[in-house]
Amino acid sequence: MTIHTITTAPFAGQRPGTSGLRKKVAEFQQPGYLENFVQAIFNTLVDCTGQTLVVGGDGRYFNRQAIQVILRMAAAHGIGKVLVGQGGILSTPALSCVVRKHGAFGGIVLSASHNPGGPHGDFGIKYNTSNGGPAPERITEAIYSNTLAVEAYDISDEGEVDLDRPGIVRIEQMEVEVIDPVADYAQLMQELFDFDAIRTLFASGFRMCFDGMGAVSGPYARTIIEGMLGAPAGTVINGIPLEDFGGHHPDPNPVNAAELIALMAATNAPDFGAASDGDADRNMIVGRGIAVTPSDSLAIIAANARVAPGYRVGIVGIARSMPTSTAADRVALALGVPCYETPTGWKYFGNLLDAGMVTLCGEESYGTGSDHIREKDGVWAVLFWLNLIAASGKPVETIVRDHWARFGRNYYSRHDYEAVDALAATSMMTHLRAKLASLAGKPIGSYTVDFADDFIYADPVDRSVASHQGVRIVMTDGSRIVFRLSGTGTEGATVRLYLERYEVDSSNHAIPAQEALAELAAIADSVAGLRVHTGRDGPTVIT
Ligand code: VG1
Ligand code: CO
Repeated sequence: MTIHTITTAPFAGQRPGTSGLRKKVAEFQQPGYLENFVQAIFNTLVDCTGQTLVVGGDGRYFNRQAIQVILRMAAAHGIGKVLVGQGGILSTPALSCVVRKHGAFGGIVLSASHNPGGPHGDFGIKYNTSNGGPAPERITEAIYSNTLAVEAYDISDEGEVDLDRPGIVRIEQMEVEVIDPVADYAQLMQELFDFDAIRTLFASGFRMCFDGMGAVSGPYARTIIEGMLGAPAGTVINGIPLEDFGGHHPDPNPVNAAELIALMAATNAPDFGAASDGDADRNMIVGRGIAVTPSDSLAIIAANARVAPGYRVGIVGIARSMPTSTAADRVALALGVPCYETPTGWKYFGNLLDAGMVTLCGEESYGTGSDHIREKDGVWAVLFWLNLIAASGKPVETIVRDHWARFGRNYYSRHDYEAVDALAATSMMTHLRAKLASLAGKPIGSYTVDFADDFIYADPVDRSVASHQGVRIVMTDGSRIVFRLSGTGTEGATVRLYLERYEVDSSNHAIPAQEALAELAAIADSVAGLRVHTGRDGPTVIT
């Protein structure tokens, strides 16, 4: 068959955000839109001829069509081989695992992650490099520049590949191998965790509910938790990946996973609850009557890392995104290892992981992971907790309360103001930045500002600098108020307000989080003029 060079013209706005390019499905369906972006990826990659690429997505609407286009374009660019998940399925962490295990040149993830799917929902595309992690900003910016200059794209006119049939076929000279999307990943998990101990736990009658939210974690959770670990059938709910996620908003937090939260609060609640997002890189951990904050989860995993065989030798360091609470910093201090503070987005952890400077990474947005791959990993975090529960014999709530008693509690909450007017949001941030210099030393309510700045990150490995990564107002007692604008939304702007207060005294550890943080929320509003600028009375989502 033939390779065609098709003339095209650039589309505006194809700049990757926090995690790839995310747009409404309709935007991606415009003729040439996806092709332009994929061509820009190939134009950015130096000499990928004969190389292996991994391709897969979270199964959302447009996943299969996009994969067919990418396969035909990869063949036209001389790629030697593509590994593609059966049914077009690969969770983000599984793709990272497959890239690393098979020594691939890179990977293309089709997902808009925690954003809703379906014909009226969102779609996304992201390039990962040979370490299995999201391309660093230097590459995503080069891809963006190439989208602005693209004049033509190359594509083969061969027919569709049957993505449901495992095995090898060819497009032009390129091999396409349809692989089991779960196998490599499941094997890696088995190496990291004490599956025997977890099997014994389930055999003793321990009950769990894993909510796949109709997204891609289902097949992974079913194979590993119900299959390999022997949890009863039905432990995984909403476990089949659907093009529209069954109408779920596949963002695992207590608001969107209300069904799970209600189940965990009921009288006959299971012992343990968990949920994952669209592409299975996020996790929410729930005990009977308690949802663990992601920041606490990172700190607890760090403090107990040695219970899992994969981390028996201990951890070399931790990294957390700037808005993530400082609970992990306290654990790092106690362990005598460094804790790095990075901008939001997993791509900033890649260098630290590659350089062997950190073992664990985490974000407040329900993201936790380790050096086993280069993406955050939802099922990994759930397996860690199962391993911890099996090893300690303690329920989730006791594990969390014991942790607070030892390290103090970092009360934490994120308030999102979604889909606000983009100009209003930027103007709020501009006003806020202008105020920062005057805040240091200022008493506000029962707090005094220690310093206030716009976070700048200098990567300790390659010295690259990322600025404007979020405004932080840090109080003398370590309490923090952080503001940033989301880089994953597709409608207007989303303002994220992050609140943190440290409480060492365990007799004060049982205050409801919103109550404990109420004064900081009020200060945030008065300093930034949040309600005035956004025209909103309050946040749309509180997690
Ligand atoms: C959000 C989170 C961030 C996360 C990113 C991708 O970004 O805050 O921590 O890395 O989503 O997660 P933003 O720019 O909207 O705040 V995922 O699971 O959507 O790939
Ligand atoms: Co995700």
